[in-house]
Amino acid sequence: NHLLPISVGEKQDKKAIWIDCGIHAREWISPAFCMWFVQNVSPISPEPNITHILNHMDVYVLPVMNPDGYKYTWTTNRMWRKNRSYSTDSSCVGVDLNRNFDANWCTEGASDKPCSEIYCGAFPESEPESEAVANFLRSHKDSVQLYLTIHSYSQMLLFPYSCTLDEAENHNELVSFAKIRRYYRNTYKYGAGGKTIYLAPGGSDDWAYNLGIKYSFTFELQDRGRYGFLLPPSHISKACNEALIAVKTIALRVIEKT
Ligand code: 0X9
Ligand code: ZN
Repeated sequence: NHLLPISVGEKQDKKAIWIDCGIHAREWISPAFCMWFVQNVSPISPEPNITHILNHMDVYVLPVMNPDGYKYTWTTNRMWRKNRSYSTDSSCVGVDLNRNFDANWCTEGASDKPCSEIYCGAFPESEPESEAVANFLRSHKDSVQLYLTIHSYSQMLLFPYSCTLDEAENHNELVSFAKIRRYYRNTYKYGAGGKTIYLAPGGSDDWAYNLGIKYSFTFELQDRGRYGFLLPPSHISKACNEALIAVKTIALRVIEKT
């Protein structure tokens, strides 16, 4: 059980925010962000915005969705991306968990080859990590209103769809939520994933969106490529703070709407 719930009060039928970090092993700023988040978004925070958010929403934080891969980047290969599951018909290890969800699974933008960095797995939710997240969200889909998943790098805020070039039904609203660049000095790009970066089916954001979580965002944190995945520790606080401001702003907007 690796999930941290943040909750205040006894209000029934509270809405909720889900946030996961560390889907991809080498994106170290992502688990760091989840730790930054729980330190700041806490019931004892003096900040009125945070009190407001926690009075209206519970928060479920998964600090590392891919713990085996994350560990492997500390011990063996800093640039590992996938999880560490063994396949029966190949000596290559690992499935890309962000290609393993059931959203146009394994179509263009994913690979069915176990040696690929974007291997989609044997079938949707074949991996315990993605299955566990999908099961949790399925059983909490009536309360979870905002799905957030944290990656790096490239400084972008992406939303559905990435598994097709079609526009999401509330595309314009998602654009308006993502258009908060002034909070972080105009350095984040934003847009639908498929058109902004590339087609990439089987992602958790698209899957959560299709489940009915109409506010679903992927953050790609710092930087823009100078250090890439090897973001120096001195950049952690800036990278996390600017993203935290964005997350708080989006959460407040979701509360307004719902
Ligand atoms: O390709 C990905 O999974 C993400 N980029 S990363 O460099 N962190 O690997 C982008 C995910 C966007 N959303 C979906 N593809 N569903
Ligand atoms: Zn990633």
